[in-house]
Amino acid sequence: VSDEVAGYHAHAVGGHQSCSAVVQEICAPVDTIWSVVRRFDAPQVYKHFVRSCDVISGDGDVGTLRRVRVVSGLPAAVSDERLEILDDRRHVISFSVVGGDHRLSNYRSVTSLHPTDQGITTVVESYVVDTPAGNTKEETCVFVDTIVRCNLQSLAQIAENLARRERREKIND
Ligand code: A8S
Repeated sequence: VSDEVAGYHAHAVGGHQSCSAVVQEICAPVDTIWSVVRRFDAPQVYKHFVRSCDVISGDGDVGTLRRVRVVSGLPAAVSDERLEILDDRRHVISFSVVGGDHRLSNYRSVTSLHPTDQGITTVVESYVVDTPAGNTKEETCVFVDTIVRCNLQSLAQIAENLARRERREKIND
């Protein structure tokens, strides 16, 4: 991971906050994964906890606001989120939570993609969030890591399927 991108993951973490990161290897080219991850308007494509998403304002650039509706069974229904970074050259996206009825106040994540050799890509997703009252930092990280890990595993499945399709299309050209 380059120093440049490491800088993106260097969160300022307050004493009342929790911070962690999840790493996922994906057997797909970086551009294939990026085409899924950069769609701030469509997180439901790979985040299974998202039931629907509406863009509230903005055109997909930094500052765009979305309202995410979460599937039932979770301790929340909606989350309002703002696009903070969209770097198509370095493959970095970041959003922050600005509202909602859940307990992850001031959540902010950074996701970056790192091509390695032979079409394999490493995905790093780090986050910082206020530790909810009544919870420890460890409990908070266990909860959030689980969600992030699910999202990245689902991303891997979708991107690897896309990559297989792209390889077949190339052969058939
Ligand atoms: C993401 C990451 C997270 C989403 C969390 C951590 C969330 O959408 C879910 C449950 C909650 O309690 C909080 O990249 C919230 O989306 C699945 C509604 C924010």
